Amino acid sequence: MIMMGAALLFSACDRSKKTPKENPQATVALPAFDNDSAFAFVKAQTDFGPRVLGTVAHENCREWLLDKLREYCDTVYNQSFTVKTYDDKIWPCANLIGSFAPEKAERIVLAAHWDSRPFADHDPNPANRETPIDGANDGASGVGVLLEIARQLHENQPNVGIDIVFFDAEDYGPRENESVPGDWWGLGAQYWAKNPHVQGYAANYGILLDMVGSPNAQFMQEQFSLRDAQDVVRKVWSTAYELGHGQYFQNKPGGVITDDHYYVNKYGTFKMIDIIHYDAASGTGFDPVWHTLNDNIQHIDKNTLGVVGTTLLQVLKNE
Ligand code: AHN
Ligand code: ZN
Repeated sequence: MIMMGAALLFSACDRSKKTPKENPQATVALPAFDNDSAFAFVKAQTDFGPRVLGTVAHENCREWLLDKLREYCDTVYNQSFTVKTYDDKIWPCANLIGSFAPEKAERIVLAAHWDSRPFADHDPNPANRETPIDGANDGASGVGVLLEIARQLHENQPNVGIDIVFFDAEDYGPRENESVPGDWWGLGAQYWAKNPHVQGYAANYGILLDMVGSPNAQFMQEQFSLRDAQDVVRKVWSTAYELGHGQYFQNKPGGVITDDHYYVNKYGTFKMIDIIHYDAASGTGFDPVWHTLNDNIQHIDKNTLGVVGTTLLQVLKNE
């Protein structure tokens, strides 16, 4: 019996052997993700005020984000364009892209949206529903995690090239009580998928972060992500599990969410998954503070930022 167990164990180990990497020496030890730094990056964004299209806060935050990307990345692109929103208004917008090792062919995209919603249409108090939101979780949390990742990659890059993409104009969709046919969410992502920052741009895959800062967040496996890039979902969720973050990254299907990744997958040349907080009990499927004035810095838990950031850095390290 003992011999048989040993034989089974041996063959199990054998099967789990990874295919050799092209350049084994290039395996690098990535430094730890700094939760406090990520939190400070989230707060810096909310300190500008709501980053709503057409506002000074939006403009100022864009300059600040470009400065941070220039500080950490090898090449930075400021992709300016205009969008027409569902209310027939036209706005100046910008997708902001920071690239590491732009010469490498093997690339991974990490993305989040940097704009915030112009109206708190889900606020419990009807008097607040026309007020713009800080979007600490809805927008700033993903950007904050990615800025901290950029800061770490500046010191220590993985084997693959990385592009950090901050999408504009994600969150100017119709109010809850309005029904306007058309694709009014993810306008920056739609633009970027159709007009990449570099001609002929290609990536292996992408990971979108949205609402990654709630206390005890639950990241179920979003269903467009499963449909379009199940292998990437598996890779990220199993990495999180191995790091001991299985309480956050749950091995269960989540919502069906028309987020930026949906448009990248629809119009682009590679597939992107969405790491997004799912709360089946909240009624909206999102966090209870979603699209309310309570989506502010008080609601952000740096431990959640750290769980997501550490998981992403490990995914990159494994490539
Ligand atoms: C819709 O509600 C259609 N999509 C959610 C995408 C979103 C909004 N993410 C953040 N805010
Ligand atoms: Zn939103």
